[in-house]
Amino acid sequence: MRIDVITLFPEFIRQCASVGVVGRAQERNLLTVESWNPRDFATDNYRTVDGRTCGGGPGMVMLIQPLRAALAAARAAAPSAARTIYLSPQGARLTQARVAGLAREERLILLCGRYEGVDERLIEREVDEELSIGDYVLSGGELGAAVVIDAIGRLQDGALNDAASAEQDSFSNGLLDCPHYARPMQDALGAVPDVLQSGNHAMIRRWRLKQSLGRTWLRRPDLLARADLDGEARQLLEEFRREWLAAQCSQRAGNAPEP
Ligand code: 4HQ
Repeated sequence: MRIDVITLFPEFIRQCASVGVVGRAQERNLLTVESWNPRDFATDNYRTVDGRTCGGGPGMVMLIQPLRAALAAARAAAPSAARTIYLSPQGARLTQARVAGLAREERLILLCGRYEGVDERLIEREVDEELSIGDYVLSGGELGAAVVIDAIGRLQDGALNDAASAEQDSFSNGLLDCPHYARPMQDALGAVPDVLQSGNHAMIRRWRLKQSLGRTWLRRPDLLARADLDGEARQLLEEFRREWLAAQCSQRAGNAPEP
């Protein structure tokens, strides 16, 4: 997959995409990330990329011309058509389902705005999709683009050393992840749950699913409402709820949990 990023801070994107799993995906030629600076496409002596907002008021807007030229150069740099995404709080929320869809594209262009954003006419004419990484305001789209690159990059075939790890991620099944532990089994901070020491893989799988369901119920009931649970999952969630409520009651009654 190839991702072209239109940004006033190409060095930031390069750095982000050069480390960890995504950096390794680039080294393995599973992913190519290229950056294009609109400033290099400005035509005046000052290399101007922004202008005052029409209608007055504070702030600057990114100009159409340097962005269009940068987009054209990025599109011409590879043969296949590229879906163009603009990062902004006005976009649809990025979810793991959207990430998985985008990861299957051959090419993407990510457009990063600074200041008040980019001229709306450019969004209407040149952008296919507007995406937001969350309901907060950043100083530019670069962190959003880095998030998209990271989430997509790690899903490229061969990027993760263990392919099973992507399937077990949080959200891949619409639920939060279960807790994880490593040795030592006994530590000053506590013991690893017995079931994980049992070697009984069927029981371990059920425990993990139950924890995923329980944590999603406690922390993200919105996710649970959308999840389509089978009979086993419903039963495990019911068990978790019953045990959790019983533990709450005994705590309220002032009974310390059993040692
Ligand atoms: N911005 N998700 C404003 C964001 C943002 C977000 C990017 C700030 C665009 C013009 N991007 N600029 N939230 O806050 O993606």
